[in-house]
Amino acid sequence: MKESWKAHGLDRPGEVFKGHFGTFPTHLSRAPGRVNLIGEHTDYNGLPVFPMALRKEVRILFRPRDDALVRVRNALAEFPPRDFELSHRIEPYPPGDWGNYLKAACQALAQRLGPLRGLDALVSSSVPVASGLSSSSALVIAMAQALLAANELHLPLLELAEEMARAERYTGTQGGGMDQAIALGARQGHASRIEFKPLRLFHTPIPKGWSFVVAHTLARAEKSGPVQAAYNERAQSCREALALVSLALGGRGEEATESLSYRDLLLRFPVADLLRLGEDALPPLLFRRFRHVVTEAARVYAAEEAMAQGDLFTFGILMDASHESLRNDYEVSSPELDRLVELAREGGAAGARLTGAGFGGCMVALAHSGRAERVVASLAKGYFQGKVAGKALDEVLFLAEAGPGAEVTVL
Ligand code: NG1
Repeated sequence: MKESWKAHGLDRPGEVFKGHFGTFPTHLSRAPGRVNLIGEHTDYNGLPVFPMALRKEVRILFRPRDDALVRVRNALAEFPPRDFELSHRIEPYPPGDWGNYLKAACQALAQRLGPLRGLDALVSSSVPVASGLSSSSALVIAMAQALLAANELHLPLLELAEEMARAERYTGTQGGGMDQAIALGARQGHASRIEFKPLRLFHTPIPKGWSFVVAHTLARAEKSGPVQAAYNERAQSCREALALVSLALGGRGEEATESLSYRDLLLRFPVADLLRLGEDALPPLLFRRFRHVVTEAARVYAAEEAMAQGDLFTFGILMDASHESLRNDYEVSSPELDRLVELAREGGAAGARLTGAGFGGCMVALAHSGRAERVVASLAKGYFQGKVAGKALDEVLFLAEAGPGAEVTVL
């Protein structure tokens, strides 16, 4: 079922648009947030991830303009109006400004497609901000799609996803390509394994009787802010670890090149061998980062298989293992995330883990549908009581339904 406009804080969105721009919108661009089920901090290492799109989404009501101006208003007052001119070189706002996600999409498309006409736009979102549910990429994708439609242009889905993954680095995060790919390529009722270089999506139906519960720590993991440095530092460590392991392989007489990728390593060696190799070649901290990355990639394939078999028990165990690895080896969990994971398991979840970059943000748990309400109750009582109530609780603690990918409609 489609979300109502109420979830976007807009009762009569067309009227609100008219209030800003003096005329009604002509199109609606929408792009979903996502919850990553397993495969964390693997995408920027060229290794697979396994997310699904949410029903929660970014919406952009828009109307093409005849000039190159982009005027954007947000339904939320905390995000002030942003106006700028389209060009192949758009000066960013200060770091952390929400308008940089708009500019990221616009600059990339202007560079690729030449002079473009602008648009007037009203943005709203039901994806919690800075929560690891990828509100930022949903905004980038919704904007890119709007600009393409305003210019009656089209890019193939996978090309657009790759272009926007590069584009989002304009904001300073050295992210992977998971979020843009799932926002565009998701299939309703399915989770998708995403492979990179080249980008591909493989869909698996989510078995009947499986429920995914998402809970927000209420701590914002602001990737345009302080978390950015920690995130980029992890990516840097992974590159260093890869270089050192490649070098060590050279020492063993294996053909070692600068260009070895994590995927090459996993194709060539069983995980156990890679871990032995890594332990010898790497200082302890880099080894732990390396261990997370290679074991997490293996868990993605195992989890996909478990889902295909309807094996909820195994999928849960893999989620638990992923969380332990993210907490101990990758060090991106937090006491709040650990608490949510613990409460979900106490409530009867088959498995639970942090989702997204970590450092705050959200947890996802898998439960048999018959037990999902108990999991939700355990979280509501143990974590949210006294912190949030009523409608606000639905926004931070909910059952995730696998929604479809992004689309533009003519109004
Ligand atoms: P979140 O935390 O949802 O923004 C980020 C990255 C992903 C991926 C995950 C960790 C961006 C836009 N997103 O997701 O590519 O690396 O962290 O698995 O950078």
